[in-house]
Amino acid sequence: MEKWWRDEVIYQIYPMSFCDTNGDGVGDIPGIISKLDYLKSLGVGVLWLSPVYRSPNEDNGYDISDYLDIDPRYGTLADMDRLIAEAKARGIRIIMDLVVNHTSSEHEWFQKSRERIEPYTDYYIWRKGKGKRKPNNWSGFFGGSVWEYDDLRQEYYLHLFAKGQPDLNYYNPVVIAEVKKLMRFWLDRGVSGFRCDVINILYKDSLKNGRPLPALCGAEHYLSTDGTHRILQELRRDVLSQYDCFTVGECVLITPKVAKDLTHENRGELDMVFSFEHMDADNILIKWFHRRFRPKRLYKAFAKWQKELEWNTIYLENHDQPRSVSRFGASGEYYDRSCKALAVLLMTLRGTPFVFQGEELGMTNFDFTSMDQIMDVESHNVDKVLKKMGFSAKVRWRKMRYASRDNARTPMQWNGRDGAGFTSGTPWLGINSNHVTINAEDEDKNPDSVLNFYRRLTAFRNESEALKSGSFRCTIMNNRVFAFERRVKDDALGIAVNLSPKTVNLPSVGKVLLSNTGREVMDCQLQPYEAVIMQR
Ligand code: TEU
Ligand code: CA
Repeated sequence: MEKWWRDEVIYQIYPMSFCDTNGDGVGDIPGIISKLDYLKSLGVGVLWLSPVYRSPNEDNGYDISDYLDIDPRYGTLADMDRLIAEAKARGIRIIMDLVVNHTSSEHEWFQKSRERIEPYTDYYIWRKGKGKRKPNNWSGFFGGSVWEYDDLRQEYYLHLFAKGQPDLNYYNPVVIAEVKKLMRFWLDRGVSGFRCDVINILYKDSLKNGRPLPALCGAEHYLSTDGTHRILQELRRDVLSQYDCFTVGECVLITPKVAKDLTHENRGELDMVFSFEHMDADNILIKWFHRRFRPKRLYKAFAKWQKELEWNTIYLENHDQPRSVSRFGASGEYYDRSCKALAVLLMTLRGTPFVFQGEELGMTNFDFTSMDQIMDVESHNVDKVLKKMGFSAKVRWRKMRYASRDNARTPMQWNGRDGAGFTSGTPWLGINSNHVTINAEDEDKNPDSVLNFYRRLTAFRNESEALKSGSFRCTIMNNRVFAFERRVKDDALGIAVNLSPKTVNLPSVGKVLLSNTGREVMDCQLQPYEAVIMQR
């Protein structure tokens, strides 16, 4: 089948924060429909929707209580059908988030499993403790133990994420059958694939104690196990291969070697993966331990994956990461340029680019002042763990400011007025006060805005075979500059990006095709935060 998704720019929508049409402060599907023309003008070909299924919302929809229905806050199944059709009419495809490592604890399956009602008894991972002790020493992604005691069933259940997200039991073939069923349900309605949430941890090899040291104790027992490979092959064989669709797997703690296996054509598992190495350019091991950003760390991670993997996903932001300009870019004088330089990087590396809502506007980290403005379950859990470890309130807040997931989740900034054009009511999460200057309406009118630069870039990419499918070769990588070539036969482009506030020399230049400074002729220097695409 044709790999059309390689050519497309993909746009991630976080529905809660995208556009609210009924004034309840929460984004909805009619809101997404109302912005399809905007998305079309951005040149994107696929929309990835973070979960819109029924959910009690402990983890903003990543805790699903009914996979076959739309949460009423977002609308109805009919709204979803209309979204798929309206998008299609504009040449835009929709992919959904497939969250099947766990369900919500309010899912009927879990409620029946607690009571040992068949066939649900073994849908989840239940264990007796050892006396008063938990079944093992694993720690979860959101901090603390992965075991929770259930009084009704009188056993512990495993949850790698929040308490309200019990892990499904992939030793049970009926669970796999359920997953196939729900995948078909959405594919039959016309979605074009799935972004697969933490898909490389489905199958737990054993429940033995983990090695105590690493941040995620126990991970060696469930990361990219043979069982997971087998399940992915089965889902491809029995479901995905029968549709014109693709999958992109979010794969935690993944190496290029494992990514190669997961995406290898002959193995038939996933089409693409999200890897995380470049997200560590400003932290040590985990995001809560921040270190100063050095451009070279980012360049190196990208170059490594470009070299190792035949095809990558390229992203700088998503709903779990702070805003890229606040991490890798600049504030003040070079803010605007640095947003655009990051955009060049995103659109010119070899792979499928993913833009996260608001990234195209240059949205920044939030400007909250206290913990009660933060809604994210991970932030609150981690704050508690850090407190127990003895970190002061001041240090903890600094960490939240820098790394909380709510940084990326503040409402989309459509205009500079009250409610930012996102809502006429009270938004579920605070709106960044900088919406008075950073917003779609004003940027639309300004030819030099970040938004209009994104439009030029996606248009450029959509027309350029070298950018869409060309080979990658790194030509310069140092503390400031990353330069590389993209080539198909004689069509070769040279890209040079400077993510530093210093002017640097460039050994060779070509005709400028696009630049973030407006310069049309290059001398042998790259200005602070300058990024150019040149003919080679
Ligand atoms: O994220 C998985 C994941 O690895 C994150 O929990 C990550 O460790 C953390 O967000 C970094 O801050 C996926 C979803 O993207 C996330 O929103 C969900 O909370 C999580 O799975 C559970 O479904
Ligand atoms: Ca709403």
